[in-house]
Amino acid sequence: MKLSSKTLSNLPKNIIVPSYDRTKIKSRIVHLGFGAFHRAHQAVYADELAEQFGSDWGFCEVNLIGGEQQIVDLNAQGCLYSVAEMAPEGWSSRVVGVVRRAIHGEIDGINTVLEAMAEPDIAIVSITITEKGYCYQPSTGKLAENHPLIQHDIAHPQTPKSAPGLIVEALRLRRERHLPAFTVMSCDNMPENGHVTCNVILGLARIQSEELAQWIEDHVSFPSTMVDRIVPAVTPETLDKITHKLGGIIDPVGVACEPFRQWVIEDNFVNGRPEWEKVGAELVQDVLPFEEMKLRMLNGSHSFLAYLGYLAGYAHINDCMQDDNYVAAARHLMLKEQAPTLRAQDVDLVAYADSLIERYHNTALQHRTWQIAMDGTQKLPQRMLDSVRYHLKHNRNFDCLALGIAGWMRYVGGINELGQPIEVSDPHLTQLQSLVNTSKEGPERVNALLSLDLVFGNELPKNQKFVDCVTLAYMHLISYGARQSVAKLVQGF
Ligand code: NAI
Ligand code: CS2
Repeated sequence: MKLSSKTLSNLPKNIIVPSYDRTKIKSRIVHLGFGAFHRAHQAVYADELAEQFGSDWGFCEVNLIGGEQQIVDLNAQGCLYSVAEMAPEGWSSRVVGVVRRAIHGEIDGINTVLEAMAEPDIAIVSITITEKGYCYQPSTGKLAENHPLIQHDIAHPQTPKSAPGLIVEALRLRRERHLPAFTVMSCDNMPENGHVTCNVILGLARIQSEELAQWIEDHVSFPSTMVDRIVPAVTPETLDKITHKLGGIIDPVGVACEPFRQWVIEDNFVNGRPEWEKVGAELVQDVLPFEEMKLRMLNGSHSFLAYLGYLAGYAHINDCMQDDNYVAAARHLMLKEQAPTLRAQDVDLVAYADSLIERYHNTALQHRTWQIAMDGTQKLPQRMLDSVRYHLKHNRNFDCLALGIAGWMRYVGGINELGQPIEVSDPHLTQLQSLVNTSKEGPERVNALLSLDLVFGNELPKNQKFVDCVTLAYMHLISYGARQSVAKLVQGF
């Protein structure tokens, strides 16, 4: 039996189910990217608001690229799905009821998506489409005009394929129909994600019409957000456990995550917003210090553990935590090489680092190092390279960061330490493979990868100290392997 409004009463009594009237919930937010994270984060906040405070803020869920089956499955179960929080000592689950509608650009047609975004009730378009969905240049934060999807959208603005193209066209429709604009809220892991979103949308709109761009600038806001909750990709094993928790009811849209969650939001909305602060979100004037702290300390150490862990044969983050050297390296990275670069004030960064290490130990999560290692070209700049620039400027050491970057280089080399192929996943895979295949293993490979200006920009590769540190770390990885290299690094602390 599958999850649906009819089977809700068959669920075990400890599962929280919507007690509010779902017919009163309105699609007031179009969410782009119905992936694992959104299901366990923004949707849960909205569900708690409806449950505890009678809020009517609900979602129209949209997938544009990929995720077709999730939309089909969600519709088949009346837009209900479950979220399990996995603490090492036990799981707790809830059924989320705030989704009103679910559509897919390729199944339902892009026009259906555009019309949904042009509904008068829509006040917010929120986004979790992964970093690569923004079609931006990670080293500059600007629109990548030569991106194939952007090229398509410049040629065919009314049938867009990219997320920025979709938003520009939806806003054009709203303007044409004299409807109020909406707020565009990115919930992806990018520094100043609101600015990046604004850059790509205004950048594209300007190419199409200066007038439209001006209207967007005047009427749309792009609040930045810091989002945090570890939500690993759902595996068949996770789904089996979810079915077990749900007393045999099957939920293919179910997702499992850690108990922790955090959301810091820039309070800048043009057309109203849910009262997220009632359920634990922090509404602030400036998100940047929070974003920077989370991206460098959490995501930076995550990427370090992902590359060095994967190379060492550690399949999950919690496996890395069984190796004392990896724990020590992650902690050192956080406190000695990331914390000093941060603008966050009045935050106990030692306590923050300790809490992250504790979260990484969660054995229930089984968060794959391979998952975190993907899309490195989109992640390295904000997770590691901004801090490296700080250290170079202040003449400080950055051995952990250098090893993390070298770890990424070994990883995208595509062969693991046992000589087996690595399934590298990255939007710039072809370019990476060509650089790897045309360079000799060793310093030449390092230089080849450093030439990727979309990641490293133009200045870093010219900095001899940076090149030397990364090359040394890379040569250690070749000579000793990841495990020994991390151990040697830790001995030097
Ligand atoms: P996921 O793989 O489950 O979902 C990705 C979503 O992005 C899907 O809905 C897919 O349709 C969409 N998508 C992928 N490429 C796209 C493109 N080029 N254009 C438009 N849409 C595209 O991933 P998940 O776990 O939902 O994570 C998504 C993002 O959320 C992450 O990249 C990160 O920025 C953010 N995030 C994730 C956390 C996590 O622990 N999973 C925690 C904090 C933030
Ligand atoms: C991870 C993040 O996949 C990754 O790159 O580092 O998704 C991480 O799990 C979240 O940011 C935690 O909030």
